[in-house]
Parts: sequence; C-alpha cells; structure tokens
Amino acid sequence: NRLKSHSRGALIVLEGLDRCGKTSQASRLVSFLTGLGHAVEMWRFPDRTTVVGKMISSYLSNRSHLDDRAIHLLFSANRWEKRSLMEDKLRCGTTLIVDRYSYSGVAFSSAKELDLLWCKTPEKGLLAPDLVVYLDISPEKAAERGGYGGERYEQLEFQKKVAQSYHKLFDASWKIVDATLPIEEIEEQLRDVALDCLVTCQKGKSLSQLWS
Ligand code: FDM
Repeated sequence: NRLKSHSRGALIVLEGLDRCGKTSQASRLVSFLTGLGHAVEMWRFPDRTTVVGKMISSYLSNRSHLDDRAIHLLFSANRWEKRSLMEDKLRCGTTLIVDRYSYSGVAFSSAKELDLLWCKTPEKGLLAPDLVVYLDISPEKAAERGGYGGERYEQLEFQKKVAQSYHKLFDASWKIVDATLPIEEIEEQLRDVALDCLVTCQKGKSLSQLWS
C-alpha cells in the first residue's frame, strides 16, 4: 500500500566523516519510512556497481592510482550516470535516502587542496537535495570508533582536512546532528526532519538543480 504515490518523493542526503554512522542511520531511516507506507530506496555514492564505480573502488582500495582531478571527475561522472534514474524515481513518488553525494565529492577533493570552485563545477546541474543531514563528529572521535577499513582516505590527518572542507560547505538549510548522541536519539531527530521534508515535497516543492 504505497501512500501518496501521486506526489514526488524527497531527495534526502546524509553526509559526514568516515565512521560518523551515516550508513546505519540511513538504513534505519529507510526502514522507518517504509514502515509508514512510503516508497523509499537507499542509495549511496560512490555507486561501485557501474563501470565508473569499479574504477573508483579500485582507486579507493589503492589497487590503482589516478590524478586528483581525474578521480574527482570520476566521482562526479558516477553521479551523472545515475541522474536520470534519480529524477525518474523522485517524480514517480519514491523518496531516496542517499549516503554521500556531491558534498562528499567537494569536501574530499578540496581536502587535497584542489580549488573549491573547480570542485563544485562538474556537480552543477545534478539534482539538489531537499534535505542535507550532516552527522557531526570530530575526526578524533571518529577515529576512536575504530574500524577504519584501510581505504585510501581513512586516515586521521586526511579526515581532519575533510572536516574543514565540509565546514566551508555548510549552509543554513543543513540539519547538523551531533553524531556522538545515542543512536536512538539521532534516529529520532532524523525521523522528524525527514518527515517534514517529505511533507514539503508532497505539497509540491519543485525539484531544483545543484549549484546553478
Ligand atoms: N568520496 C565519496 C569522494 O572522495 N568523493 C565522492 O564524490 C564521494 C561520493 O569515497 F572516503 C570518498 C568518501 C569516502 C570514500 O565512500 C568511499 P564510502 O561511503 O566509504 O563508500
């Protein structure tokens, strides 16, 4: 029983440092919204299943090496190759909970000292999220959680730079959630903002484009 399938779905993005809890919160939110009868899918970027995604995955696991700008553009291309499907899903009423998006693209690449504006440019024209939730944790606390998997960016010094880059992207519309709160409290906050966002989209808020 899909409720309100005549109105569009919401594009909700979760961002944050590695080990901030994004992925588990995203799946909890998907279960919650699905339980209420909404059509919901969990997406993530990079989407490692595509050809471009496989190149990214190989880079992240240090099996290949790429120029900083080349990998930046691959991450962006990986979003572009999903753009039309994303728009179709949203217009058909499916809400997408997305684990990382263009903000990760800009935050991680500009942490390598690539120019911020240069990093944003290939993202222009992708769909703008209806809601961005930032799970806020210090790089030190995140590192203490352990389980850095050994991928290229999972190092404290680099995560410190990523945190600074994220701060440059903060926008008044973002929902900043303290990622060190108990899991259930974070979950509760996410439910509230997500439901508000769904209502706004159902009421006819139009889709817009990122950074154009
Ligand atoms: N990452 C992710 C980027 O550098 N640019 C991007 O555009 C995206 C989406 O890839 F370290 C980085 C962030 C992270 C790594 O992400 C893989 P997951 O969430 O660990 O799969």
